[in-house]
Amino acid sequence: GKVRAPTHIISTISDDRGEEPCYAGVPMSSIIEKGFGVGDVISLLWFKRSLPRYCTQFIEICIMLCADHGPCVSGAHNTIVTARAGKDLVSSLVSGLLTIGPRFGGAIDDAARYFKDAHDRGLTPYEFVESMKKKGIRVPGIGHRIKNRDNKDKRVELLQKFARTHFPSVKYMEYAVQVETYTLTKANNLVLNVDGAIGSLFLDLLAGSGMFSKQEIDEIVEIGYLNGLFVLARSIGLIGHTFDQKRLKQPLYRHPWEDVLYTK
Ligand code: Q5B
Repeated sequence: GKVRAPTHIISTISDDRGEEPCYAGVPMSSIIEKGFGVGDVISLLWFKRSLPRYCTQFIEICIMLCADHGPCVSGAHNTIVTARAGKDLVSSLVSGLLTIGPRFGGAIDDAARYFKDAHDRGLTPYEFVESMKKKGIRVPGIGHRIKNRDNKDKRVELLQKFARTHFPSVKYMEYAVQVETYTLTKANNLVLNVDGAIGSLFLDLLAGSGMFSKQEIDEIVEIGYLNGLFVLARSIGLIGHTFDQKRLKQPLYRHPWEDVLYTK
């Protein structure tokens, strides 16, 4: 019989060999005819399955809420400086994206990992937070530069409201809120931030939707899919900032001497 030569690449999410491209086996025409949105496309290409409407809506809400947070955050700042140095769209975009990490926007996966582990092991918020402190690790998903107890992050409230209305269970989010209640006794700005809200609520989506096995959930959390939501979302804003600077014909950025402490 025929012997298939060994391939150099294995791919399981999309196929463009037929009459039309397919995402996880779903033809493009069907995606359009069924009125699928970007949340459905993410479900197919990232999770390799169609998810219920409330799940795809949640994904789309995450994307919309994280698309931008003004020009002063790390990502936008880098993008603005790069665009003003005369660099192209892709360079300006990636220079902003490269700031996404454990302090800025990229704490979603670790928030999910630590909240899941602490919740599933039955740790009280006190035990969890204090054990993190002993290890010298900041609680991912907690703390914000400009948000605090009296100026809570509206994005977090909107995500929580949606999930409380549509999710079958919000046990991980409620755990994160209990952690926040404890951290707020330590400092005013140790609120549950947008990374922590998405991280904990995505655990609820994975566990409560009935669409994922326990093994699949563990793999998703271990691989770390969720920072992808922030990366994807913030790309929208970073591209906007690039166009904005070009449109405004902004000159090369130079940081003012007065704002640098020169010391020996
Ligand atoms: N302390 C976010 O810190 C920030 C603590 C903590 C225990 C914590 C910090 C942090 C975890 C990472 C995280 C996502 C760096 C944030 C985002 C998207 C964004 C951004 C935007 C957007 C802020 C003062 C004292 C110190 C610290 C203690 C702070 N955080 N202890 N657990 N999590 N969080 N990142 O204000 O005793 O004095 O040494 O790393 O979740 O990125 O809008 O800006 O959409 O663009 O700089 O929303 O919380 O405070 O570093 O001076 O710390 O608080 O140990 O204690 P700050 P620091 P001590 S959302």
